[in-house]
Amino acid sequence: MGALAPHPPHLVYAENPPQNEPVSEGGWEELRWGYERLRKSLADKEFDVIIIHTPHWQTYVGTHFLGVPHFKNLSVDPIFPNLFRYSYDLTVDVELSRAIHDHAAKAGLHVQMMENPDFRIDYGTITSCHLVRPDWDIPIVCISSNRSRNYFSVEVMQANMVKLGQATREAIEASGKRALLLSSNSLSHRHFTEEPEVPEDMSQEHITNHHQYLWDMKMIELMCSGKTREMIDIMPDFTEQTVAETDAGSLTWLMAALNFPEYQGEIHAYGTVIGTGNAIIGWDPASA
Ligand code: 2X7
Ligand code: FE2
Repeated sequence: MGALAPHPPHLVYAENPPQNEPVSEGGWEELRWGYERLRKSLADKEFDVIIIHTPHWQTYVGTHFLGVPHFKNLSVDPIFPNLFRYSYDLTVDVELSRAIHDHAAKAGLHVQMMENPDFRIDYGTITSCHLVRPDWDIPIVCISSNRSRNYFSVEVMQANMVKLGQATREAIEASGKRALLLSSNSLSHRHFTEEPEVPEDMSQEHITNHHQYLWDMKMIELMCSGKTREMIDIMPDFTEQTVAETDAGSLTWLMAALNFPEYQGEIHAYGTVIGTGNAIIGWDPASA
């Protein structure tokens, strides 16, 4: 299965889990209730591994994969240290991580295993994984986002992410494991530059502009009606015009790994966080 699982740290802050130090009065319920619905849709499935592609582990030379079995540390969001200081403790399926690495290398991609035990896990990975599986009882595979969009274009980035998605699928199939794939990103991403005095003051929250809203709705409509190839085709325009977080390639990777679903994606929520557009959408091949 797969899901679009955005990672605004505000959502973890609003939930007040024991791992996060700052304390909130709530907020962003629409999205948090959406995550609750996504978790319910996954509750009767068994997964061996969660595979996540994250915009906030950025690598400029190739794609990197976590290659250490266990990480435990404190993650502080660099932009929102007032909201996110999260103590994480997670395990990695290094075997599958390496298998995806090897398949991607065979496909001609530049890849590397990340084997530094002191590496700090990015807040995108932690937030999406926490909201999808707060028990942290399943190992993860974590894939960096190669910033080829910055050096080249959205088109070059997408060509690479389609290869990476196919390599991911091949490696999962060869392993026989049951995987949940997460694309950890917002959609439109033009955001406010000032934070309200009370961050969870919901009277301050709305999409930055109507143009972003219309673009988000277009992308959601395509994903939810099984027109995922068409969605990938308009990705360059969408990404440029809404400075979307799809520039990291996570969503293109997910679509390729799921083999461009023609069945409907199930939308669990759409909501804004500091003006960005965020959709929670699940794809279940059993519904094909
Ligand atoms: O990283 C993020 C994001 N993608 C969206 C909204 C708010 C904060 O952080
Ligand atoms: Fe982000």
